[in-house]
Amino acid sequence: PLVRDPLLQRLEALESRHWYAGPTFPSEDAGEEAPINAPQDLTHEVGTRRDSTEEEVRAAITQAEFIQPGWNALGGEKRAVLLEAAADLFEDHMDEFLSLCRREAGKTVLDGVLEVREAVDFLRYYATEARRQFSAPIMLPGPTGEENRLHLAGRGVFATISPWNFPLAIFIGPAAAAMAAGNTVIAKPAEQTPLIAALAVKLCHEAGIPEEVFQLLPGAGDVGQMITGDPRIAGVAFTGSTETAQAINRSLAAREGPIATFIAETGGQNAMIVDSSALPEQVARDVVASAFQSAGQRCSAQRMLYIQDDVYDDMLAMIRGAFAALQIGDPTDFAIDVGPVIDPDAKAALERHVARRKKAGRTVWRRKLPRGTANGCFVAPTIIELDSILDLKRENFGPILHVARYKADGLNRVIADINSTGYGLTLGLHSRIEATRRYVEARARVGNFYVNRNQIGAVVESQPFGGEGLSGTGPKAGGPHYVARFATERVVCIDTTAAGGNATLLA
Ligand code: UN1
Repeated sequence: PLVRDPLLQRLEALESRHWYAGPTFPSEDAGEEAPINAPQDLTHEVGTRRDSTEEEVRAAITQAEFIQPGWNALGGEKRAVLLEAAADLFEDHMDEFLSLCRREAGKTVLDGVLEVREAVDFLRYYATEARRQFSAPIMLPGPTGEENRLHLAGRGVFATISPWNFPLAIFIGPAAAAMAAGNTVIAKPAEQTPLIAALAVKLCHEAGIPEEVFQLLPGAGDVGQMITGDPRIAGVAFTGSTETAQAINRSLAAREGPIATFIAETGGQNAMIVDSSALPEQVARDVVASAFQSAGQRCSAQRMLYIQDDVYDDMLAMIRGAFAALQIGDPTDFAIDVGPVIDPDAKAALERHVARRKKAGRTVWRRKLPRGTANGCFVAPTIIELDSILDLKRENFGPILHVARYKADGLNRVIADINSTGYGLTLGLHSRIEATRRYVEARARVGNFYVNRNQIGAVVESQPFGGEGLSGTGPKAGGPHYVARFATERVVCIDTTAAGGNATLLA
């Protein structure tokens, strides 16, 4: 092209940079480094990761525990100022984050921009909550001569274990909330995306958050187990698969020592219901965005689409039209809608799922992968016809949408089936009938219910996000109750009469 986008030029200039992630306080005998390759081109090395050793995990927790009372005593206002300084630095380093989003995580430029924005929003929102809830105690009622105060305080050392699909936003969100509440944080990023996490932690330190307060410990599941198995960890905030959340929950229950707080945000089997009053163009746009943006790698993404019988064929034809227009390929190209999935294992699992449905005789529509995608983990966007959501056993974390038809008098069955999956994350409804909206809203057991719009992209503060049942424990990220869940409550009760307790006894 004759005119080159300045952002694109800046990103290209960053392409040759080699990144590194290792523990915040490395020990002498550092182990092997493993390469981090771009999902869209496995021959391109973005950087290297060095996993944390057992000794480093233990030492990190010791430091975090030692400094935590001081961090807590700093108070909500001072912690808020530091989190806001970090947000400013994140904005200043937008280009580096975008470069890492697209090369380490295979994200499109659009998704990268949304990711950095959300990370900044989390930092600022939780800073506001630190001010609101952690600056002054709540004064409680009591008789004259007695002072009763309720304080929120950090629980101690919190572990945050974060996913690769939001390698910045969901890496920094729970950590920021934990710090806002007065905890120190041991952060283990997903093994696929430690580089962006390392940059985030470095900028937090530059913003003035002490290194002991926020420590990075890269590694895979074994490092996660070393961290959560340590009885000095007061709480764990985990985002990832339901199976891993259940495993962590079991190991925390089996652990000696204090009872840990567990906050989990996990998977979904998210459906959308489209009735015959829905507007087809709007439906097509929202279905395609909900199912295929981020290559379907969002826990909020639409997996199952129910369309009312009488409009099924027309509606599906319109959706398939939008589906056919999706641009698939290397997300370093600005025009791309659907990039790669995260790694070869993810690709293999999704391909197995499609192959099984084909073998079972299901109707399957698949896009063709364009040329130049052979070196990457690309999965062709796919639509599969099913009878019901009950035909799905597990979450298929990628660009695969399932569709089924329902009869107008079968709406209660549809909702019962969706509820019976046990998941409860997002649900979409396209209907212009108010009574239908009320009916579904009253019966669906989901964390986030979206009406006449897409069902991804929850906005911090406006749409606090999180599910129930197999989808997580709550509280909702980016909502008013989130930060307080990382805290413990302390009540201080003082007899303020001159002679103290004796006067009360003698009275
Ligand atoms: C996740 O994918 O792990 O609303 C959760 C959304 C995002 C989902 C994040 N907040 O699409």
